[in-house]
Amino acid sequence: EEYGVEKLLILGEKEVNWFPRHISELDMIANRTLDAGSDLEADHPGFYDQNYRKRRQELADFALNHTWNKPIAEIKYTEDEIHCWTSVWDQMEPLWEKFACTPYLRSLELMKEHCNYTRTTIPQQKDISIFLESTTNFHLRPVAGLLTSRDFLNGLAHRTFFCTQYIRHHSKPLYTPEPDVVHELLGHAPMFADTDFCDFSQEIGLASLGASDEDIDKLARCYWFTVEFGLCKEYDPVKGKDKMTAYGAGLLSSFGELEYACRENENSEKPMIVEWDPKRAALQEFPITTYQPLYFLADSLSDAKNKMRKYCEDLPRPFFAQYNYQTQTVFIDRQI
Ligand code: HBI
Ligand code: FE
Repeated sequence: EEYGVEKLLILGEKEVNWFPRHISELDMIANRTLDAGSDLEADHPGFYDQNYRKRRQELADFALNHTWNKPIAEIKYTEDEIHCWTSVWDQMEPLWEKFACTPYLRSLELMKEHCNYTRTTIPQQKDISIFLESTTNFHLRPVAGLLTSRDFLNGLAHRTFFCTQYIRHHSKPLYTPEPDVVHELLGHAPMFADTDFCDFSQEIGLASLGASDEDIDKLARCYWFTVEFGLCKEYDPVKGKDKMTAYGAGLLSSFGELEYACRENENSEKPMIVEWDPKRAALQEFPITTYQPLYFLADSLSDAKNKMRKYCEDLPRPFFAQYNYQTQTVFIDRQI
């Protein structure tokens, strides 16, 4: 069956692209990965490693067998995999203290306490999702690989983040060409313990439901410049002035780029930094294989959320989607 090509009738009248209305309907999009499992690109660091490929297929199968009301499978990570996790953790830890935003640092402490975050254990997605559900009503859900922007963003409408469980190849611990458990759990997961950040993410998700392809591209760019590469102003009491901190997962899980984006050294090569503006971000192209030449800086996470909400309200849409938390269902609030 093909979902996503069909249309949905809104209030029996207008046709829009299909979208998941209940959290259970994420089962219909979760397995539509663009590529997954053992079929790696030729330039992937694990391309010639048959053991790595076998492992990737095994973890992909766990994700493909997941459904919305099943407990998330626990993964028994190997020594090699844990070693890879530890080397990234040890490189990143001093940088988080310097450049991560306060909500991230606070959450990381909570996750050390409640989700088994340590330098020598890869935490279980199941434990983190249960913790987030009780903290911000946010969910993690296993996925075998990359989804289309539409499918991925539709998950956020249901306060659900599609989250991989495999780890990058051990030959290059500081590099991954795709999301992996290090990026998801050290970059994204702690931010989902912050209510403003969850609301921000869900705002993009709700706007993506039934959206035109053009608007999906705009929302995906907004996602990129915030959830992946967002910077946030914070008052630094030691220096007595504002400093730049990172809340984007692409920065928080990247050894080189976190410092590159946040450092203040006048002598070093510097990226361009502009005020967070979803209208501008929505049209901004970006590279995916190099450091970003441009970052957006928000006044606060709630400022990021408010500007995003305003932007989404102004998108030309045939309806407004709202979320009912009791029934975990999207409902149509207003038809235009
Ligand atoms: N799929 N599984 C997965 N993980 C992501 O982080 C992801 C994705 N698809 C698209 C995407 N990210 C973004 O680049 C935006 O297009 C939303
Ligand atoms: Fe990411």
